[in-house]
Amino acid sequence: MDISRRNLIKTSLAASAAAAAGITLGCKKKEAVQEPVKQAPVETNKIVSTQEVDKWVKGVCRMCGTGCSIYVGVKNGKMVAIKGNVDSKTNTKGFLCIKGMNIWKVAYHPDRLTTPLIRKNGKLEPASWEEALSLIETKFKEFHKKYGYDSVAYYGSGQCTTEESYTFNKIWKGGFGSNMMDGNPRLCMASAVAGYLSSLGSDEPAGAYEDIENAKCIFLTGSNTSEAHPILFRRIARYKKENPNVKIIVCEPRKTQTSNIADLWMPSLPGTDLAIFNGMAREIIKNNWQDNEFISKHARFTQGDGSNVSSFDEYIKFIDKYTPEYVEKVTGCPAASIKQAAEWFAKSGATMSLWCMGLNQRSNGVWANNLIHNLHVITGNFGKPGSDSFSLTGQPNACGGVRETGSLSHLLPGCKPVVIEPWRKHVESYWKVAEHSINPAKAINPKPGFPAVKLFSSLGGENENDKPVKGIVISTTNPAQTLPNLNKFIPNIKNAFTVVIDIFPTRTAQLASVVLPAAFLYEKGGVYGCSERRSFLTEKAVEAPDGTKPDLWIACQIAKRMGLEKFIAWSNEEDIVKMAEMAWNDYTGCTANSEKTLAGATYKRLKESTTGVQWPCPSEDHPGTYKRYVRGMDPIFDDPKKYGLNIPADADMYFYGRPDGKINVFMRDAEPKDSEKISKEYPFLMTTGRVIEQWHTGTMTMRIPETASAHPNSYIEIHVQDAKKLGLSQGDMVRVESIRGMNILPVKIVNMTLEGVCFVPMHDQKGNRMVNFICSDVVDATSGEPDYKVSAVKIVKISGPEKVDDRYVVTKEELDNPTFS
Ligand SMILES: Nc1nc2c(c(=O)[nH]1)N[C@H]1C(S)=C(S)[C@@H](COP(=O)(O)OP(=O)(O)OC[C@H]3O[C@@H](n4cnc5c(=O)[nH]c(N)nc54)[C@H](O)[C@@H]3O)O[C@H]1N2
Ligand SMILES: Nc1nc2c(c(=O)[nH]1)N[C@H]1C(S)=C(S)[C@@H](COP(=O)(O)OP(=O)(O)OC[C@H]3O[C@@H](n4cnc5c(=O)[nH]c(N)nc54)[C@H](O)[C@@H]3O)O[C@H]1N2
Ligand code: SF4
Ligand SMILES: [Mo]
Repeated sequence: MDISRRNLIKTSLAASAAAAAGITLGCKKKEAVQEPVKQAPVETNKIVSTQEVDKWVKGVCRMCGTGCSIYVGVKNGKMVAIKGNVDSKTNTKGFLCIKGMNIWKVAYHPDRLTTPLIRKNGKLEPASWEEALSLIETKFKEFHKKYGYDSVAYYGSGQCTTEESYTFNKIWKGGFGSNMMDGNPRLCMASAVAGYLSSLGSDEPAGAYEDIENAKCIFLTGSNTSEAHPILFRRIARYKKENPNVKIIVCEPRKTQTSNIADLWMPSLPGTDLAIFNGMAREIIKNNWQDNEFISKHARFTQGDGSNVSSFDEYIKFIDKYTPEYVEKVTGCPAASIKQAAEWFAKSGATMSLWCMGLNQRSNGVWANNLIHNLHVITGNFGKPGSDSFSLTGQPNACGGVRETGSLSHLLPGCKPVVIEPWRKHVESYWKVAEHSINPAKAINPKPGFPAVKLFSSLGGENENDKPVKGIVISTTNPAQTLPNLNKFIPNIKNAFTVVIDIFPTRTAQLASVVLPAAFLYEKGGVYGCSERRSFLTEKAVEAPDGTKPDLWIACQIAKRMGLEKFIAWSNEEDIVKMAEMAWNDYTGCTANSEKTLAGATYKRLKESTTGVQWPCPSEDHPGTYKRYVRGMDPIFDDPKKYGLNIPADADMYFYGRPDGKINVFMRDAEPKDSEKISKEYPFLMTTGRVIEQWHTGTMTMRIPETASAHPNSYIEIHVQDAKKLGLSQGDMVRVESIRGMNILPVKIVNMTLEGVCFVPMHDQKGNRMVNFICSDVVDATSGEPDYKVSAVKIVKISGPEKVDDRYVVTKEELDNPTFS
């Protein structure tokens, strides 16, 4: 498995060049490019596509948060290829990875859902759209009347378009007056959002990918970039190859493909790396490598919720216990590595940190984010080219669609918390709803709605005595496979009136009361905003299959039936592209006076653009912003009053997210208090995550031959010494078990992790290989994000050769009979 996977990673990187040329590997045909986009820069024509198409339609990759821009090749009204956009500022040179190249194929898979289904007497029966929507209307009206508006929830996704997320958000918060809506970014980006909000006062990075090519040191932590953001990794690897003096540090428990390009790999036991970050800060200050000028101008030392003011001296005292030796003891990272990393980080002249789920999915995920921001403040690594504290987003539209539109239970458009009164009033007035309509007093919950894990804990049956949330719409996400500790949540999803909108049969659809068949991204179009604040319009390339409908259309039908026809003005529009444009205009109008302004990113401009637009972008003639918080680069400085901000006239750099314009440097303990600890019975720390070929629950990538065959089933990676102790050989079958649940998995022995640490990927749909039965459902107390990276397990060899069933996906026939074994 090991060897074939490595080859595949190599092949997929090689294939990315082919993708840039629009070549479908193994099927070379000769044809010239036909560009639909006006003003296509000359370079585009250098790459001649070998794919015969009628037209190439501009868009963005459906998969990861890198945000690669693409063209979809269409012939006879069908997609036939995807090629990279060589003008892209993101996937420079038009490279794509194996998922991006092949994703169009899912649209034609025979498992596509093409008719609504309604559960009758325990069976999901085909129904008309009218029947399905009427049932939803009846149930929702009944619940609203009987149990209040918070009894009906929405659970969305960082894979919905911005127009879809904004529309559902407006329906729920403005139309129903309920904040009972959340989404899968809660499982993903919530700690990063809370980290940016508490440290800088404004969500999302100050810089952009452009910083990579300006950095002298790149600190990658809790990010397996090579597999989870492969084309961005390619960019980093190419830069490193051309500039060998640039230092790359990888800090995480496993020595992944990402660490292959690193000068230094800093291992740590899952959950412990906050000690490393405090230790690096201590080492920096002990050696006097800090940037005193930056600190005196821009740092505010604090603790707890940030209301107390402390001093630099108190901070120094606080981190004093994190000596390299102490840190080595608690993390497993050699003391010498901590000293080396501190030196490179502080002295490089331009350091960029990039992190992802290894930091966010933790019981102390927000604090981990705070500590990375700390390192950037004390070394002055903000605001300069190549310097930034940059959280990588996982999903293609978690930033644009969910963070920026505020489609989580505690946020409003502009990513500002619902509890912030002036902004809530602004949104109420923009939406033309009465004051206090958002979060009315009749709500059964406190001001914000419930974050995902609490939401799914609160889902119940339809009668009075059951849990308070009775009905839910789930769009573009598969929580019955991706929530932690699944045994706890599966019955709740089943008991509630659950509406699932998906393109395929899934683990969640198996539990649904109503299933609605969705159109795929390239069959509807819409805006995605990637990790670097860049919004990009995907144009509708082909018609959706008969029977399927875009999520936006479904949202509008629900709005209409719930009496919100006027409130969601685009619900009366017939054409999906016009509908999306109206939703976009409404959204960008709502946030035009915030620092996230995309007022200049009109649909017309987005249609013409081959590079997308980075906010803040206040007007159509503004180029978009590479670097925030810097005068001359960030347009907020030109007219701060417009955004309700005060920026001193003489400030060249000002962190306006916070009222004093400074960044909080937090004193944070490193101990992961709430995380599960190993014990005699459960002696291994299990962490979970991704592999390059698969996407989350495998609904799509397990249906693409190229990606499915590369990674047909899950496994457990364990350290060679641990394998020896357990008497395990490569490929042996084991039972992996926590106090919550278990899996039966083949063993993959590696020498690339700390002893006592094991890793299981999250993509397998087979019941006894779904790792989320095992995962801990402890959450970060501030962000509500689950601790997917830390669970205590035991590993037991199973006697006898047990064959691993090959690739498994839920079929249409199995929609009525979920088997989880
Ligand atoms: N191929 C592929 N790409 C994807 C996705 C996918 O499903 N497949 N999903 C996308 C999404 S939504 C996301 S959020 C991103 C996730 O992207 P990543 O976060 O890069 O991916 P993961 O594999 O979840 O986790 C990254 C690493 O965190 C490490 N880690 C575990 N515990 C700790 C710890 O305590 N500290 C540190 N420092 N590191 C730790 C793990 O060993 C793992 O290698 O990927 C995106 N890209
Ligand atoms: N153990 C473990 N669990 C994790 C994580 C982890 O690292 N470890 N990571 C967490 C993270 S970061 C994330 S982001 C989540 C992701 O978890 P999910 O979002 O639950 O997983 P996906 O497989 O991406 O689900 C997307 C669904 O949308 C469907 N779909 C595709 N296109 C469309 C469309 O246009 N419309 C509609 N309606 N549906 C569509 C797909 O078929 C699929 O079923 O998982 C979380 N769970
Ligand atoms: S790196 Fe991400 S965005 Fe780019 S092609 Fe691959 S999956 Fe798509
Ligand atoms: Mo994610």
